[in-house]
Amino acid sequence: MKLILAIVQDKDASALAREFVQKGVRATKLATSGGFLREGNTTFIIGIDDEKVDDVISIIKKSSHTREQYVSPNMNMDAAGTSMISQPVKVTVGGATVFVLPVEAFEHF
Ligand code: 2BA
Repeated sequence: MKLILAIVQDKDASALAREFVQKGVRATKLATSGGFLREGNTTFIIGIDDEKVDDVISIIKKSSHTREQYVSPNMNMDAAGTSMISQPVKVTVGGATVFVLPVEAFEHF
């Protein structure tokens, strides 16, 4: 068995959750936020048999879209204490960030 952690954008989360239900994939949805943008995203926890890992990754891939976002870096001070306003920086977010971990034990009561 494997544990899949999939971080997706909030905009893709509902469709992905629906897809999991339709395909019989059991998942837990967590409201999370990214350390860089500090905006909400969604993390799915999925416990799944080894042979189904690729299918689940395909489902995630199909539902997760790449989007461009602009980040305004904080106003910086140079050594002389003069403030400098930086230009917004473009970042490409997603589709999804996926980790696959081994599961040592699984109990369900
Ligand atoms: P955030 O940390 O908010 O990052 C959002 C996007 O900002 C990233 O998209 C990437 O394009 C950019 N970014 C992140 N850190 C950066 C940095 N130090 N310098 C420049 N640009 C940076 P994604 O790579 O698609 O990541 C989307 C979200 O997935 C991340 O949100 C974070 O919540 C999660 N994530 C990505 N890589 C991760 C990792 N290695 N471990 C844990 N979570 C991760």
